[in-house]
This record gives sequence, structure tokens and C-alpha cells, in this order.
Amino acid sequence: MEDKELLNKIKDRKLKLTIIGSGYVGLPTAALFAEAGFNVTAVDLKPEIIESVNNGLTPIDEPGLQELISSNVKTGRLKAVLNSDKHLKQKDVVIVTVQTPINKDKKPDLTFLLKAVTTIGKNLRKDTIVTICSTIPPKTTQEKIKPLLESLSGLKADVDFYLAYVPERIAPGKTLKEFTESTRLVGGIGKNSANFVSHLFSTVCKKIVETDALTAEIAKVAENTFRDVNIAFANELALICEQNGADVTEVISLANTHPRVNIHLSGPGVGGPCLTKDPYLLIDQIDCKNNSIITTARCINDSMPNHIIDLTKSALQYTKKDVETAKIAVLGTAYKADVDDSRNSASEKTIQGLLALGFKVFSYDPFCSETFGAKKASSLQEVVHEADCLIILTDHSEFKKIDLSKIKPLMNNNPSIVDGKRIITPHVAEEKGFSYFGVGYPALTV
Ligand code: SAJ
Repeated sequence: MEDKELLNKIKDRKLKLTIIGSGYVGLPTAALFAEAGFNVTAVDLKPEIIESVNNGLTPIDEPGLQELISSNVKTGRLKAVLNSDKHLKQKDVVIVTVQTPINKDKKPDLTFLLKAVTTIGKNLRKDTIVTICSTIPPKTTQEKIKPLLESLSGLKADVDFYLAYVPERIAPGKTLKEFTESTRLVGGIGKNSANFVSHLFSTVCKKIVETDALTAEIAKVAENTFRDVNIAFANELALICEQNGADVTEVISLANTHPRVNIHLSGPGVGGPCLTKDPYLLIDQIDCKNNSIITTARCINDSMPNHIIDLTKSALQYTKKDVETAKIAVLGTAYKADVDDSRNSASEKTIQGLLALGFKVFSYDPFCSETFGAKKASSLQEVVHEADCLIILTDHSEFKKIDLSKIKPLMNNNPSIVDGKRIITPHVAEEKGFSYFGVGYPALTV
């Protein structure tokens, strides 16, 4: 096909798209391309996702997504199908968004990705545009995906078909806005691939920057690793402040008045599917693991749930409560504010550690049904009922509005708060009759 012909097909929305993987990234991708006017098929392994989408209902809680799915399913531009390769034969564009987890040895597990690429390779036609949006270790596009597609299809990348790595940068809760408004990197395997994929993505994204696949791969994991390292620094600072008797919230906020300083927030640990994994993708093939700021940061962030457990023990000791009988109320199992995702949440290790110590643990989350083994409460009032200690692990909007005067009478005498997210003002908690313990706050001592 002439360059112009393919560009015109993109402009006129004449290409048929398949999105492989219809989760937190794939489904918004499918819905936005359908909204832009393309005919889109969303593929997934889970029948419940397929059924939900085809009924016009979003299976994930994401602002704006419900409207996009229902209207585009109604017009017929969006449909979902169970994993199968037969429909791939008629597609002009395939976008891969399957998960790329790490295994127990912290090594990338590319099984889902390579399976999807194999299916694509077997069905590849001339002029197909293949786009990888899954997060991958450096060199994967050039050294694994490209040869696999070429050998299975007998076609040549950047000549007969086009291949680019286009990392996603969306944050749950703001997915649609960030998808369309954040700068999108297009890492082409060659000039033609970068050009066609840029034009394709410019139908849904406002800003595109073209680069090569390797640079885009490293840039993607570097972004999340930077954030993880920055948060680890904030967490170490929190421990330093606690021991010195200072408040880390004030320290960070004052340090950040410097024009070239931007320290992130300390907390109960880093959760979610990205920051906990991408640093390991970045250093996968690199020989620096015993002396690496990146792995040290991971260890610091992973140690924070244990620090929350230590703060809880101090709070119970300070308020003279007995481990045998103490009841703990945990607020939040989602990995961050106002999302329904509990993957790798700091609450998991914290709750399981508390249960192992013999505490009675109850949890409440307005977005997530996950409890990690704690007893489930379905409201704030229920979770604090006769509790001795309230632990805050997620900064959901509902929790930021807590009225401590209303909570206090529901709890046992002499209650304490362990504020992992620093959303309660310490002196207000103390005025209302709570003993306050917070990450990075001077600890009360007996
Ligand atoms: N957190 C802190 N302190 C902070 C900020 C976050 O402790 O100052 C914690 C959060 O509570 C949460 C974890 O870090 O447990 C991760 O939250 P997040 O908001 O930093 O990141 P994600 O995983 O929701 O999304 C990240 C984003 N990357 C960056 O901001 C560099 C997003 O843009 C990416 O698209 C996403 O990873 C991804 O899919 O890679």
C-alpha cells in the first residue's frame, strides 16, 4: 500500500482495530479509538469482561468510561470477543495491552505478551500496524517481538508491516484525561512504523513524540522507577524525622519550596501494578543489582508495611491495650485514593502481618471488596465500632472528610490512630481524644 493510502485510511477511520487485553489499559484504549470513529474489537480471556462490554457496561470503575462504552457499543463501533485468533485475520491494526508481570524471583514474565505476539504473527497480513502498549523490559521490541513476527509471517518489519512501542502513561482514576492529554511516546522499529503509528495515535492523543522503540521502552520504565525512588527517599526521610522528633510532612513541604526540589509523599508503602514491578524490568539484564539505588528503593518501600505494624504496636502499648483482645480498624485496601484496584496494595502486607500477630482486624474500603483476610465492614461506622486503633492506609476522599467527633464515641476507650497517609491533623486528633501516631511524625512514648 502506498504511504498516502494508509495515511488516508487512518484519517478516514477506515482501519479495523483489535485490542488484545481489555483491562485497565486495553478497555479505555478500545473505547477511545471507537469514540474517534474506528471499528474496534476488544479481546480478552475473561468471559465476564466480554459479556459486560457487549451489554454496554464497563467492568472497571473509571470516570467517563461507562458513557464511552455504552454509546460506542450501541453504534456498533465497539464490541468485545473472547480470545481467539480467527478475527485477527481481518484486522488492520493490533494493539497489545496484556499484562507483563514479574515472577517470584522478580524477573519479567512475558508469557502473555509473547503468546499474543505469536497469535498476531501467525495471522499477520501486509500493511498491518502492530502496536505494543504493555510495559516491557528494554530491547523486547527489537530482540523478541520483531523477530517473532517476522519469522511467523515471512514479512519484513517497517517494510511489509509496521511495529511500534507506545507506552501507556495513564493513572487509574484519571485514565481518559491522561490518555488524551498527556504526551504519548511512539517508539517505532523504523521510520515508517513511527510515522504510521504517530498518525494513528494522533486521532486520540493531543501530543505525540516520535522516537525509537528502545528509547521509548527505557523512558517508560524510567518514569515509574523515578517515582518509586523518589517515594523511597520520602519514606526514609519519614523514618529520620520520626527519630529526630520532626514532622516529615512539614519538612517535605518546606524542602519543596526550593525551586529545584520535588520530594514525593511518604506513606505506608508503594502499591499498584506498576511502580512495584517496573523498576525490576528496567534493571532486568543489567549487572548492578547488588549496588543499585533502584533495588534499595524497592526494599525501602516494601518495608513500610512493617513500619505501620510497628507503629500500631507502639500505639497499642501507649494506650495500654492488649494484643489478645485489641480490635484494629483498617481504612483502605485499594492501592491508592479513589480507585477500586487493590493489586500489590500496602494494605495486603499490613493486614496479613497484623493477623499473624493475633490482632482482630476489620477493614473498610468504599471502592474495593478485597479485605486481605480482615473481616469486612461495609461502612466507616461499622469498621470503627468498638475498635481500639484506627489505621489509615488509603487516602480515599471519604476518609479525608472523617469527622473524628463522630467516630470517637463508637470506638473503645482511649483509642489511637495510626495515620499511614497523613490525612488527619495530629493536634485535631489529640484534641478529640485520640493518641496520634503517623508515618514521619514524632512518636509518643510511654
Ligand atoms: N505514592 C506514595 N507517595 C506519592 C505518590 C504515590 O506513596 O507521593 C504511592 C501510592 O499511594 C500508590 C503508589 O505510590 O500506592 C503508586 O501510585 P502512583 O499514583 O504513583 O502510580 P500508579 O501506579 O497509579 O501509576 C503510575 C503512573 N506513573 C507515574 O506517575 C510516573 C502512571 O502515569 C503510569 O501510567 C502507571 O504507573 C503505569 O501504568 O505505568
